[in-house]
Amino acid sequence: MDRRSFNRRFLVGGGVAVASGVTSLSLGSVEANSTEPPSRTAPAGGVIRHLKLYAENLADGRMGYGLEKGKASVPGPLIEINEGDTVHIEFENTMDVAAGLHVHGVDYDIASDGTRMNNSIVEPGGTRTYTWRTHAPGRREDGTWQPGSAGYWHYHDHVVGTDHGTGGIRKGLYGPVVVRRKGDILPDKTITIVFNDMTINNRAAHDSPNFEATVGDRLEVVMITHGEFYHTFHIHGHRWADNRTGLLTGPDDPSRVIDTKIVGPADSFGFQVIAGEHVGAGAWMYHCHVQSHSDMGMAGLLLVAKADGTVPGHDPHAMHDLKADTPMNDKVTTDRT
Ligand SMILES: [Cu+2]
Repeated sequence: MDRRSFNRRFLVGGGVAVASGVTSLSLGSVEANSTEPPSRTAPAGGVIRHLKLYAENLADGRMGYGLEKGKASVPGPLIEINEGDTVHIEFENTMDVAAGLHVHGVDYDIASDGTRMNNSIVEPGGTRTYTWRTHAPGRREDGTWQPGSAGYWHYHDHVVGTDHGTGGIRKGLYGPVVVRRKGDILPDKTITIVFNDMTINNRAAHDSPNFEATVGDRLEVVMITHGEFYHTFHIHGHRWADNRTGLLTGPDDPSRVIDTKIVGPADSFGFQVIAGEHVGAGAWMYHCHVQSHSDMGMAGLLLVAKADGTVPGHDPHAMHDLKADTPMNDKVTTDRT
């Protein structure tokens, strides 16, 4: 798998999406007078971006969001925002049922709620612009502290099937949102894992997506849950901090370090790991740790390759229950270009 096609990054500016096809573009600011090669970090927000998003019927009855017509995917494209940015999303519903776009975590007026209760849905063939705003943390006038928008969030339909979008979510109308704070360390690549009912990313049982990385990659995982069940997300060989970023800020950071997390419908969280850190290359499993769920197929692989591209001990042809495949994730950033 060509790493470049793993994540197609779309840099959005002036209403025109440009497909760069490159995963490793520098996104952030680099301290000018630093002597060490610093981690790339998120810049300050404050820009206004425009993008198009389509809701489409996919083969086999699924539904998906996509940045281009005919390119919808499940999950939908990753939308990356920096705190302070505003994103105008021109949403077009190409399906034959009403749909919408509802987001968690960011700021929006009621007209961008994406629900029938306030007439912010989109009829078949229609278009509507949803506006998402974000803000940095700060002190309120009363002295209390207000959180910023940064976090691992998600968007989903709230219309198809029921007024809660139960049918749309079940069929795949959901996707990840990452809001970054100025100075947040940027990953080399981001993957999205969605436990939706008893599937991972709406894939059939025992056909869950596998993901690829190379030892030393700074890998970001966005984990979202939808549907009817509670699960325990677990990944082999890697751990993260149970806080906003998944990273410890220093030796005294009290965040608990974990390798499992109980998740329920509409939960979302994310974290970064250094692929293979202290453990090396290999076919590292990720799965739901509810035993009957993993037995029923809620398991996939994080294929961490050595620098030469090989994954020791991994024979894709020997895998009777885990099929090697890496889905393409579209991606939108709102960074300055
Ligand atoms: Cu489960």
